[in-house]
Amino acid sequence: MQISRRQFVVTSASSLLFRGGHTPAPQPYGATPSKRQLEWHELETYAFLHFTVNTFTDKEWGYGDEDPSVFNPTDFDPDGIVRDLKAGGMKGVILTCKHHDGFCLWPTKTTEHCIRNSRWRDGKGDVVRDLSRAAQSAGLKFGVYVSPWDRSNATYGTPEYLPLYREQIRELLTNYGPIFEVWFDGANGGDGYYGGAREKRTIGPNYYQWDKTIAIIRQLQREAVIFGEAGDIRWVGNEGGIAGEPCWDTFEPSLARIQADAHDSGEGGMQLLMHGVRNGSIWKPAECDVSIRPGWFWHESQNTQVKTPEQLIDLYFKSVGRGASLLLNVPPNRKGQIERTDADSLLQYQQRIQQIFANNLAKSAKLLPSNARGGSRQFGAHNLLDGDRATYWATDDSVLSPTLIVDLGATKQFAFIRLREAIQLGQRIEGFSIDVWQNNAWNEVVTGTSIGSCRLLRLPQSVVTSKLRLRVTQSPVCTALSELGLFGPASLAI
Ligand code: FUL
Ligand code: CA
Repeated sequence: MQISRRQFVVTSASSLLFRGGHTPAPQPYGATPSKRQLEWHELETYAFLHFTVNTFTDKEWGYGDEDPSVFNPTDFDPDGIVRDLKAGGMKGVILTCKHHDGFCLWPTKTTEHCIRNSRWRDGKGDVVRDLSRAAQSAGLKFGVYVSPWDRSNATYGTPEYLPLYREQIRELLTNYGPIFEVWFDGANGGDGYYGGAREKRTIGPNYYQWDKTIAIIRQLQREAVIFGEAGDIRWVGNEGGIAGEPCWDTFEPSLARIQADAHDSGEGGMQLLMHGVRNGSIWKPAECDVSIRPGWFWHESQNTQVKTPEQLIDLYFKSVGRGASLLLNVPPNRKGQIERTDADSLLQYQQRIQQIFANNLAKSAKLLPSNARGGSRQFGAHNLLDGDRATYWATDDSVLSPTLIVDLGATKQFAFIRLREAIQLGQRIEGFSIDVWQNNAWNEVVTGTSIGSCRLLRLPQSVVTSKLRLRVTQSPVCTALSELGLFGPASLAI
């Protein structure tokens, strides 16, 4: 049979692709993220809104005996709040629907300690409804903080409380659209009002029977990640917004209690949460919660202590830049709005972040890897520059320490490097170095450990070079890196 030249070209081109398609992908290494965790990793920064009776009583922890009528924002502006958060780069917002005082920001059927008995809108308002709608129409995800510790409820500490608590969660997960995260804080038990008993109540380690609550969440909001001792993501072990170096995404379920008891389990517990457990049996990445102010709730006295854009940039590099997420608290004031100082700082921080990452200086670089898996285009180094986290450069199984030369074609000046691993295949790399070509030699400028979904390196000063080299120095398995970025001079962050 004769084949035309055209047919020949088509056949040979597709057989090349075919060959690529037949190179098997690397085997996943260790624990890997679930679909909901993979989506969560892409958010990177989202906001906390601490807002409740405490905003009006000037407290951090309400006792549970406050008169519900005190909750009365004078000019609540959910769209304005969401606009400020969005301008600050936040991809979602988690509201304290119920804090430890037990006051519910929605008209729950489970307790009278709720918004129905406030002066605000004659008791007809619903903060959860208004904020969830505002978030949704601005394209932000919405999440709920529902404190298990309830200092107002008479039944707290007894088995009777649990169905009531689960009913609160059920209401929140049923009536307010899609929920991306459910947040359970670890502060538990102690003194409180407890329906008038005014006493101290302690609870045992298995009091909450989290498995039952989690089953309800999975049934009602399959996509939601759960923050908490038995959840999908872990506390980073400090409230300063700082992940460890390294920060592994993996953890051990047997250590889950540390999350609830971290303050008691001392430095060792905090370190475990900050660093994670290399080769741990579950994927449980870290979330860094921190407030833009000293307290979690708005206090007029703290209006002069708002974190600066520089401080926020630093936190971004120490959280998102180490593969964790940044959950930044920006508490509404008594008007029911973000304070201007906070909104301005957030906006300036985000403008700088945008400037830093606007232009990937490597985007038209020539990439020369020491190895590409099966010689296949499917796993070629060009996958590092396509902006797609799903596609990646991989090496043959036997190549554990590859190098990649990035030839920029001309001299460029940069101070920031971004790397992403193909985490759908687990967290693989344990050590890497970056060299730059200067004075006819490779000079090492930075080394790192874990990479994960995002690793940002901030060089102490800008380097000027036309060529750099990435070396994977330590890995139990072959490399699978999905993205590489090089960004602008150090002055962009100042
Ligand atoms: C802690 C709480 O005790 C604080 O008030 C705050 O809500 C923080 C984010 O979580 O567990
Ligand atoms: Ca890619």
